[in-house]
Amino acid sequence: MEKKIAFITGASSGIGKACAKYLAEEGFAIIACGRREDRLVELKNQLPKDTDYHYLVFDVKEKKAVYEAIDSLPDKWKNIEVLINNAGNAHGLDFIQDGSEEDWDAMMDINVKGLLYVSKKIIPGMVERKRGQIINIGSTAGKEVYPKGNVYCGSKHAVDAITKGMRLDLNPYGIKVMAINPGLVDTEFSMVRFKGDKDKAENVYKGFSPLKAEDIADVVRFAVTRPPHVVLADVIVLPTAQASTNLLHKEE
Ligand code: 8X3
Repeated sequence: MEKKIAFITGASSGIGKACAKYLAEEGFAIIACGRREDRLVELKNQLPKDTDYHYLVFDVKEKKAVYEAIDSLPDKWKNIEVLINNAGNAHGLDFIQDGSEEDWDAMMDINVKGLLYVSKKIIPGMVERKRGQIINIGSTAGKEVYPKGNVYCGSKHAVDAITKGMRLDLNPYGIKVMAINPGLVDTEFSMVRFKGDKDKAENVYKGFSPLKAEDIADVVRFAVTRPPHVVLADVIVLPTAQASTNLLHKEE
């Protein structure tokens, strides 16, 4: 394949989908990964007509499914230049004494172990080719902890540490390792966190202008198009109204 290949997890919605659009516009061939096949089929129609597009259906937390899907890539799709570890989510917002094991498992399995399973399959090729770019989508929750954030913040702090570890270990191979850490972005994130409670989810983004998925994809596009000697190692992107995870200015 002439074009550089970008492999994006969580591409069926939100930040991942916006990254697929922006990187396709930049001329990247796109491997879009997600759980929802209908959305991945539909995504192709939203990309520029000449986009080379391949999709893989798997849940990042299912190790076997991840490995089988990535092993199934045709040879011409194997030389992945850009890996965007975007799949992730929050389950619940509860005090530690009230949190459920199912929610904790979901966050650790998807945000931490899922990121590792995908990386495990893709990094060796980058090491062999001595090139590649990895972008882990972290969070402000990986930099600070907020009340009831406990395990979600723990999972994103793990992403922060794993990103730094990747950068150290992959340093001899010329592989760029980057973290982009969004604050409040208006996506399906809160609907998932609040398990479909629309009022609670919408309330998160009321009274201020949250980031849009495209705002983060814009930074991803900038990051992956820097010259070879430049790495955006660690970027925090906030809506202007948000000073920290614990301070958000809302208009009443
Ligand atoms: C998403 C941002 O503030 O909901 O990672 O934790 S926040």
